[in-house]
Amino acid sequence: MNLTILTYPDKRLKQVSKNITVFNESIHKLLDAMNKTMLESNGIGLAAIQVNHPLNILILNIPDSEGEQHPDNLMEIINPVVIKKEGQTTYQEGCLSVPGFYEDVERFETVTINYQDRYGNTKTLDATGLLSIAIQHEMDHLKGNLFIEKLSYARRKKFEKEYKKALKEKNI
Ligand code: Y12
Ligand code: CO
Repeated sequence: MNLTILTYPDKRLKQVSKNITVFNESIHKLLDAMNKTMLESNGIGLAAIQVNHPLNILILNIPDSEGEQHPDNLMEIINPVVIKKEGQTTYQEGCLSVPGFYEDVERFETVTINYQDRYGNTKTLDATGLLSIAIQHEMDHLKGNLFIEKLSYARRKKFEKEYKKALKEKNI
């Protein structure tokens, strides 16, 4: 399965994703193809909607302290629901659907989620640090939101100007 990453301002990124009810081979194939696409694009997180599948699926592979990603650290998160959120943190985020742009975004410091794995088993995860930030970033995609929508009015204006200029230079 070949996947293409949708990039802003593609309107398909605004779709609200739907829950998975059947955990079959086609979902496993999608998860495997998402992982390949994410790693080939130097990403650490990817939501299914970013590859034009409006389904409540996200994957993460958080690098270790040396910046290396290991296959064992791949997380496949299906139908996530936040059941607890605490604190406040700020991190300079980037997104494969908004290439070349990074900006500080405020998030909850820790989140607890319920989710399902690729076989439909229900799990609970307490997330802190980069994992917590990445989960919140990817869960926003599932609702059709991008991190740029969390910027202040002034920063968003600056982004739109810079991004349009970059698209023009790349002839997109
Ligand atoms: C913290 C904040 C945000 C996340 C969401 C996951 N974000 C990514 O994986 C972003 C990756 C990314 C990769 C890019 O490509 C290269 O660096 C080669 C990129 O492209 C450019 O900057 C040109 C943009 C974003 C998780 C944790
Ligand atoms: Co993103």
